[in-house]
Amino acid sequence: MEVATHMARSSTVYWSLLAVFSWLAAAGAGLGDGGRSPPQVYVVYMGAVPPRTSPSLLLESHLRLVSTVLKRGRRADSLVVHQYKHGFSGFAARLSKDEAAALRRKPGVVSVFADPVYQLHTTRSWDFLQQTTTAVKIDDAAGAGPARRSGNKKGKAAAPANDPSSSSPAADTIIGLLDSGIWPESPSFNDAGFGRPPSRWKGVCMAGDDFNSSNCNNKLIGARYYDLSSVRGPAPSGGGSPRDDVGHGTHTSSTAAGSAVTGASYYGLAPGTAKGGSAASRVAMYRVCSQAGCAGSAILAGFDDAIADGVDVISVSLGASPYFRPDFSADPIAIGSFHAVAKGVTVVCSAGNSGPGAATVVNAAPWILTVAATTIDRDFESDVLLGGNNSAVKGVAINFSNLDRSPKYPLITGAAAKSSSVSDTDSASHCEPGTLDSSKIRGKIVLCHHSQSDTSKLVKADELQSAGAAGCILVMNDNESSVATAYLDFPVTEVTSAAAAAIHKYIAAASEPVATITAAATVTECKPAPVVAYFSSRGPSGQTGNVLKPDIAAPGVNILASWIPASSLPPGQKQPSQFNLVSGTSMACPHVAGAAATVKAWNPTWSPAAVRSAIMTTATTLNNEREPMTTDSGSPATPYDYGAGQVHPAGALDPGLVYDAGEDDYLRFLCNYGYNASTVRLVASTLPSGFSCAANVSKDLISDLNYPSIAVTGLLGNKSAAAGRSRTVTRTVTNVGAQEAASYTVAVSAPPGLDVKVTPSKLEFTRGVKKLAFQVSFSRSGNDDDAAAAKGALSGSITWSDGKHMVRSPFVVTS
Ligand SMILES: *[C@@H]1O[C@H](CO)[C@@H](O)[C@H](O)[C@H]1NC(C)=O
Ligand SMILES: *[C@@H]1O[C@H](CO)[C@@H](O)[C@H](O)[C@H]1NC(C)=O
Ligand SMILES: *[C@@H]1O[C@H](CO)[C@@H](O)[C@H](O)[C@H]1NC(C)=O
Ligand SMILES: *[C@@H]1O[C@H](CO)[C@@H](O)[C@H](O)[C@H]1NC(C)=O
Ligand SMILES: *[C@@H]1O[C@H](CO)[C@@H](O)[C@H](O)[C@H]1NC(C)=O
Ligand SMILES: *[C@@H]1O[C@H](CO)[C@@H](O)[C@H](O)[C@H]1NC(C)=O
Ligand SMILES: CC(=O)N[C@H]1CO[C@H](CO)[C@@H](O)[C@@H]1O
Repeated sequence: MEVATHMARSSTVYWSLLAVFSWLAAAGAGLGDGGRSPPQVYVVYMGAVPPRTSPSLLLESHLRLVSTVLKRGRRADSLVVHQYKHGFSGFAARLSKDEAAALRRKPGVVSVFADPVYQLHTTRSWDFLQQTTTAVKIDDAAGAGPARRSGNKKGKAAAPANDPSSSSPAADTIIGLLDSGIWPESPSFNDAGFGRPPSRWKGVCMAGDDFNSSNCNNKLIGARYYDLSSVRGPAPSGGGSPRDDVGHGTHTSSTAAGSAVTGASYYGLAPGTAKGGSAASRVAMYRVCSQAGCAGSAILAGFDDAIADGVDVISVSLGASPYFRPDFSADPIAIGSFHAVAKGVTVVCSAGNSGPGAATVVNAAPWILTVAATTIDRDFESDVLLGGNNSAVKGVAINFSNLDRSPKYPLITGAAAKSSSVSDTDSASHCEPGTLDSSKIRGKIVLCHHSQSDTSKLVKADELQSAGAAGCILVMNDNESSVATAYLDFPVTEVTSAAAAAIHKYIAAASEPVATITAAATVTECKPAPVVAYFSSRGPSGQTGNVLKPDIAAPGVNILASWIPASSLPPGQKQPSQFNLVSGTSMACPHVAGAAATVKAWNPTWSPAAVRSAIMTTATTLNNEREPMTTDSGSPATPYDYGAGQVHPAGALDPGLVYDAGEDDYLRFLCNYGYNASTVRLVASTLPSGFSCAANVSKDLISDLNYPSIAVTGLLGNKSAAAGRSRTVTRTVTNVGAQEAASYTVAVSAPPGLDVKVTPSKLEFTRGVKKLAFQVSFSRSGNDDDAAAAKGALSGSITWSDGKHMVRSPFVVTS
């Protein structure tokens, strides 16, 4: 994964540069005006829509505002690319740097920023761009779909949550996705059994290239697309479509809400029924990405429309690079999701694929539900059979090779096949392009190390294939062994360093070493699973350590879901697969969006915070061996890896208690974060009269946000500074269980070195008392030097229980 993420990074730079160059070329050809700097798209964000403002007045006021900064002869209406008018106010326009700076000083403007390009959160996006034929996949039905409703509240029948009929409450929920578009012919979007969309639905099915209103139905109820010129240079006149030409949006949509499709597989691999997390929900696609990336100005337009159209949940599997960390006021995802949540729409985002390094999580605003990725209990085994005694060495890959099953292909290491013109044996042993002598590898299987290589696996495979090699064995970094790569028409498998040692031993002992690579087979019930995926981005959040991120984990490795038809096929295949196997936090996010839609369906009045709380407090931290979950490398997983743990959709339907929060709480967060009252007033849609930031704002008080997890900073690290210090945070829980009279007691799991006290330790709910507050105080205990404290983070959990529900909140205490 290390390699893949490096690649993803360089691709971001490459594509953004490309966009700039093509745009400069266009500007030189006459688009530029008299301004000193050439115009580019800037986003002008103006906070909430002022009360009692008609849309037409708002649009007019935007144009008037632009006009005030334009040079004579430039017309505002020809420069404005998007106007935001439903969920929030603002616009995107082609402006010079000076014009943008002038707008920044205007009253009513919260922020002005150059349109950023964000990336889809698949691990293989770079390989994709290089090899446009291989693509991504959707969702795993078996692993994650919500099962049956556990309780039987309000006398409703316990219907299967996925029942695709209008009698299921989930038929009234709509999941909107901001993504690369959708392939409407995919069987996942079949609307058999679905009635008309809910009456509150106000969306549209936009016609575009190869897409018209007939492509929507009662499952795919809406599709829009946006100007993506910031990503790929000025758009050609016309053009654009909701139709997916990447695969990613088709995959995430079918993972969130795809109808059940029996007999799904990827060319026979991972066979079964493919079904979205909330198969009864409706889908609306907002296309904000192309192959080259996602335009921030389009992301905002997607949020603005999704809010007005009436979606219940927005799923966003994309984000900024962790190295570009925009302020909340300059991050289209933070802005759009703030206003969506203020209007009651739950927003679920991927955490990013920049792990396993610390502080790599993105999409970490406290109103977002942020999702990490884990493995499922399924693998694709493609073994190496060695000559001599015919012993098998386990490998992992999705192979489409046509090698004979008997080990008859000569086996050679990259080092032994080094070209005489190359002096660096290490590069040859890694089979870096240009380092091997093709006459030494023709017809042979080549053993290549890959643990310290920045070259894409697919690039290496291509190079060996064109040199006439028979196959390739890649020795991987052991920490990333769980992500299977599809090698379409060349036999490749990936092995661990221990397996490689056995192969090396055999080569050394045999006079004429031979081997073969077997066809991939699907292996299920692998243990342990889940584990946190190597690539999954980790906490703490770089923006505030006083909110724990990520929030939750869900399956994101080798996920099977719908895809666009590939243009090239594996050997022996006549039809492109309608499904694909893909990995990334992109794939984890729609699993949780599906779970959120199901929770919302059964509890239509719940706020986004309540929905998130139900999902987080019912998560599991155990794997399928009933042991605490680990990361890919075997180390114990911490809340910085998986938040509250692995999503448990059925449990989330009956959480017992929820930690609720609303716009007021997020406004107080913004005050504590450092925004002044005038900015907060612009952002707020409804303000308690006389709202102003408290006099005692501080980052420490962010820990008091009524969140389902707890993060406290400033207690560890420098012993003499932290010694004797303690911190107390407040939380309020709301009883949402079937029983109005309920008695909950607390259990604390605290690590050595930390004292954690909860007061009161018992909460009594009655008919009249639905909400109760409690306090958690943290202090260093003893003067022990335990390793975790030295590393800077201590974690544990508090759990409220009434004997039936377990309401668990993780906490992390840091320096
Ligand atoms: C949409 O396109 C299809 C295929 O091109 C065509 O058969 C159909 O009539 C079109 N529908 C509308 C409403 O334009
Ligand atoms: C077969 O050969 C491999 C590699 O040389 C060796 O590790 C293994 O122990 C052998 N197995 C048997 C059963 O002889
Ligand atoms: C694998 O993970 C372990 C534990 O996190 C770490 O110590 C080791 O350096 C990692 N190995 C590589 C090659 O990244
Ligand atoms: C509030 O903050 C904004 C942005 O930092 C700044 O432009 C503005 O002048 C501040 N307003 C007040 C009243 O301090
Ligand atoms: C901060 O001020 C508010 C009122 O402005 C008060 O309710 C609260 O207790 C204060 N918090 C602290 C930690 O002093
Ligand atoms: C630890 O904190 C104390 C008190 O704030 C300060 O005097 C000391 O320099 C700090 N030590 C280190 C190593 O930062
Ligand atoms: C899963 C899969 O498609 N495996 C293929 C691996 O290669 C062999 C030989 O071509 C095929 O028979 C398998 O179907």
